[in-house]
Amino acid sequence: MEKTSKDIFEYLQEHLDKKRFNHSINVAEESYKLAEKYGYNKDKAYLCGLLHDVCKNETQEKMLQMFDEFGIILDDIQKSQYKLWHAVLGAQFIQNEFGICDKEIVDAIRYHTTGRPNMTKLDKILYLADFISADRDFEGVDHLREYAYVNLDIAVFECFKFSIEELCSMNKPIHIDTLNGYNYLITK
Ligand code: DGI
Ligand code: FE
Ligand code: FE
Repeated sequence: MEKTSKDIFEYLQEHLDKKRFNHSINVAEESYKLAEKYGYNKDKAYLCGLLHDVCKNETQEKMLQMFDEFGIILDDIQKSQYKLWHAVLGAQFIQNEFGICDKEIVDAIRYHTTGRPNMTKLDKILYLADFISADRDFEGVDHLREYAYVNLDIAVFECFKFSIEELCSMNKPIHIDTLNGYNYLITK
């Protein structure tokens, strides 16, 4: 049975801290606006934004237990980078726990942290909304906010560049989906 939005709201309120809950609402609202701008189903984009970080506040121990339960196998980079876990887990969680199996929603959540090559419109909307949501205040975010309402692909490309530069500067491994996403757009 698919959960109603009221149930989802209540679940998120209970399982996310205040800051993460507020971020989720902001991403939902930004996704709605981007959907409006780029001719996508606004309610679907809102729901996707609302749910995208559903597993973010679980402990690492609990997340590992859920991977086991769901039969999810992580690749080596994912294993070593716990910040990537909540996206993979969230995509499975909404199917098992909320009965939300819409492939576009599931994939957008699955790839919202890394991006990927050949992203769907909803992938791009969620990826950007998460980057530019009202609670983000990093240097350069205003520039990305402008791009987001000019051209989806250019905006996503700028976010890839930003992410890769940031990760390099912190000596962190870059997931292959992020690199492939970047390469896909630069050669397109
Ligand atoms: O969940 P949010 O904080 O709202 O945002 P997010 O899902 O985009 O997660 C951002 C974090 O994920 C940030 O700390 C950087 C990290 N991240 C994103 N792509 C990669 C990555 N970390 C590594 N090591 N490699 C990646 O390719
Ligand atoms: Fe996230
Ligand atoms: Fe997020």
